[in-house]
Order: sequence, then C-alpha cells, then structure tokens
Amino acid sequence: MSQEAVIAASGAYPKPAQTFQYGTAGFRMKAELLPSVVFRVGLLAALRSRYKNGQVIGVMITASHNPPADNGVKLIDPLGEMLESSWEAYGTALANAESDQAVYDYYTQLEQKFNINKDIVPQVIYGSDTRESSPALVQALKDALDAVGVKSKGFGAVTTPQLHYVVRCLNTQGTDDAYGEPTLEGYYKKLSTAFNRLVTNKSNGSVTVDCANGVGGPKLRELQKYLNDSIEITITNDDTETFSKLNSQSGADYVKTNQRLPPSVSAQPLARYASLDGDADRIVYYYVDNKSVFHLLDGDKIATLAASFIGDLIHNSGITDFSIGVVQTAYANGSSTAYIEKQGLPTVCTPTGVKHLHHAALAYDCGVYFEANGHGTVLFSPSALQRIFAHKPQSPAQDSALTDLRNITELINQTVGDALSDLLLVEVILAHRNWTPDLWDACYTDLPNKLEKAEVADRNIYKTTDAERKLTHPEGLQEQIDALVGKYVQARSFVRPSGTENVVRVYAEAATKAEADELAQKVKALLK
Ligand code: G16
Repeated sequence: MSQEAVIAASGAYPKPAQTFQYGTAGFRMKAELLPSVVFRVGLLAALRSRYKNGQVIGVMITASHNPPADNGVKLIDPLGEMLESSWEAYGTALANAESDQAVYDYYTQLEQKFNINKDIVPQVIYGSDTRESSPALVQALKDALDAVGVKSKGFGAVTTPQLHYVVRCLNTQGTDDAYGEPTLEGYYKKLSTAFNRLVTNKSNGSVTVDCANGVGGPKLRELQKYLNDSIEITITNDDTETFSKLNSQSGADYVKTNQRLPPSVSAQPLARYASLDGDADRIVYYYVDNKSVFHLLDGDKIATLAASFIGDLIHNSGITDFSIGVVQTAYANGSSTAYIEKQGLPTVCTPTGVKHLHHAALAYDCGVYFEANGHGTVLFSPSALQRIFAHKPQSPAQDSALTDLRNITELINQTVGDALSDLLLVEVILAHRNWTPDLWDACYTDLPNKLEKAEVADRNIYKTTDAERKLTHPEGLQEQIDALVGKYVQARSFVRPSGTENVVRVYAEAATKAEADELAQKVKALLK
C-alpha cells in the first residue's frame, strides 16, 4: 500500500459537507452522501481484518427498512456479529476526516495504535441489497479494498444475514466450530436440511410472505427450491426491478408501524401472513380473525414462541441445569415481558440495536433475543451446544425431543437476526404445536401501543439512559413525559433518537388503543 495510491483513490470520493456517525446499524442516509463513507469503511474493514490476523471481515451495503433513496453500510466481524462497538468510533472519525491526506493519516495512526502487522493480507467479502444506488457504492468499496491490497470477494445482491453467515463459515472452516459451507448454496442447504427433518410427516398449510420488494424475495424463492412440501409458501411483493417499490406500502416496518396489512395483501381469515424488510433481517407475522380484525404477531410474539418451544425441547430431552433467557428492548410490549416472566424465564432490556441484544443473549446457555420490530435470533453458547450434542437420551421420547433440538440449532442463523431462518423456525413450531395464528396469539394479549416518528431540528440533543427508557436531555422533558403518562392507566411512554433515520421515535402503551394513540400524540407534541 502506498500513500499515493490511497490518497489518489480517496480523491475519487470527496467528502460532502456533512457529519457522519456510525449508528444503530452502521452509516445510513441519502445514498448520494455515501460514496466517501463507503470508501473509508473499506479502509476500516482492511484494518479490522489485519487486526484480526487476516480473518475475513464482511461489508454489507444496505439501508434495510429505509426508503429507496437511502443506503447504508455496516461491517461484520469474524464470527458474523456486528462490528465490535469500540471500533465504531474509528469508523466515524475516518468518515469525517476532512481531506484525503487526513484519511491516510488517520489510517496510519490506527495501524500504529493497534500495532498492525502489515505483512498480513486482509480479507474482506461484501454484498448489497437491491437498491439502485448499490452498484456505485460497491464500486467505491472495491476501490478502497484494492488501494490497500485486500483479498476480496463480492457476493452480489444478498440478504444481510446471508453475508453474516458466509463470514462466519469462512472464519471457522476446518475448525471444530465449522459453521457451514461458505456459499449461498451452503446457506440454503443448511437451513433446508434442518427444516425438512423437523417437519417430516407434518403438514401445516400455507404462509404468504410479503418480501417488501427487496432482496428477500429472490432469496426466499431460491430457498424454497430446497424445502420439502410440508408447508406451502406464497411469495408476494417481490419486484426488485422497480426500485421505488422497495419497503413502500409493504414490508415488516410498514406492517409493524401502521399495525395493518400491506394494501396489496387481501387476507383470508385465520391464514398466516408474514412480512420481511428490505434486507431480510426482520420478520413479523399477522393474520385477520373471523371478524376481519387485523392482529400483529411481532418480534415479541416470535421470541415467546421460540423460548417456550426450545424450553420444552430441553425439558423433554432430559437436559437439566440449562439457562434460557429472553432479551428485549424498551419497545417490547409490557404484556410480553409479563408473560415471559410468568413462564419463569429471566428477561433483560437493552438499548435498541441487535448488537446490544446479541451481547446480552450470550449470558445464557440459550439466549433468545428479539426486537419488537421482528429483528432477532436465538443463540446457543458453545458449551450448551456441546451438551446438546453429547447428551444421551434415556427414552424414545427424549430421543425424539433431542433430535428436534439439534435440528433447531442448525435451523437458526445464530450470527444475526435472519428473516428467512426465523420464518422457517416459526413454521416449524406452529407445525409441531399444530397451532393456527390465533392460538399462537392467544398466549398473551398485547397492550395497545403506538409508535410515532417526530421530525426534529437536531435529534442529537435527545440523550437517553436506562436502556433508552428515560431521557436525560433535553433537561426537564422526561418529567413532562412522566406527568402525561401518569394520567393514563397501564401507561408507558419513551422517546429516543433513531440511529437509522433522521427522526426521533415516540412509543406509547396504554390500556386502550385510543389512549395509547392519544398519549403518543401528546408526547410527540412536547418535542415541537
Ligand atoms: C436497524 C437495526 C435494528 C433497529 C432498527 C431501527 O434495523 O438493526 O436493531 O431496531 O434499525 O433502529 P432505530 O430506531 O435506531 O432507527 P434495520 O432492519 O433497519 O437494519
């Protein structure tokens, strides 16, 4: 790597007059502001790989649930997790360096700080979602990787969780912890083999999946080819050619926020429906009842379904002294937390962002983490996996539960929340329980709630504490929110700045829908 090469390559991607920040899920904003950021993230990925002794780092170009004009970029660490938080600040500093020389200087400063061995060849793999802006941003990334001598490979349009999967596979190949074949085919085979085993001799009707006109559509179609016919999957909203349709009037975020069907879906009573988001790392389910009333089965409902099913399998396998915990955020419906605690399971609340939930979930033998918006997965600790695979069943019933449990550990993408893997997990559980969506829904009744977005002059003045459940700044605002909340029954409300959109989010819960809506409006009015 020569100074001239890096500076010349950087010169092709001038920094706009803008301050950047590595947020909830990397950098995210209007796509036209991103080329310099993506270039510099490429440099950071190279450093990170060298720092990790040449292990493969992933770079995903996506803005997930955001509108079509946005894009984003985030890094994936060697085991498929989100970038270690302490490195986010280096990404932010690099993105904000004011000149090409400053980019180079900061890059070399980091090399020195971490005593990076320059003989190590860094390795980076990358992918993108289906946005119109993605190819140009991929080019910016490639230019950075080439400028600093990275061995790289592009995977084209992929779901975010697919890239996380491949990163982990590449870094664990040939070890006792080998995660799978490091290809998309390997991903489909791993998930489908486990799924097909779990649903042998079971049939459970059909599910219609709204793919938000994003990359999840073609990838689900591909996965479908590997699945047996125990469950019929109908794919809808899978137009990735018309860029403006991405996440528009469709997708997990639309359904969760508006608490209604995507307009293109005309639902049959008690049939199952699911929506993915733009990069297929979130999923929510829903149905309409016999009176055509819409019911949402969100991330909280998926978490409770998964935790109780896995708990039963552990128990029925004869495995003892096994901890299961559920990790949620402030958005978790109060009823879901009460339900989980009633089952005797611990719950933990973390700030928004799967990186926080993932970290907290590692504390258990089995950590189930889901954000209410449908982003989540299940983690089994290495020692828990060892016990599950070494356990000797004492009866045919234990043997059967143990076999299912082992397959469940293969079905779940444990690197990150994965809508396709979660879809199959829910389908397996419903097939085993023989549940229609209303039976699943009947586990507990959500407290009515409302999520609002508020446009504010500067979202950075809103600072939170207590896992984002309380504001510390602007001073005095939390007291005003508390005073409003005190006027309602079973009420709760909080305000937090989004880390992916230029807005502040307002959440309210109350005993009735009208009260939740009213409380959200009143809290939102405080932000004006
Ligand atoms: C991302 C994060 C999620 C987060 C969501 C909204 O999701 O991965 O953890 O819940 O953004 O975050 P915020 O409220 O800070 O904007 P996605 O699906 O857009 O990648």
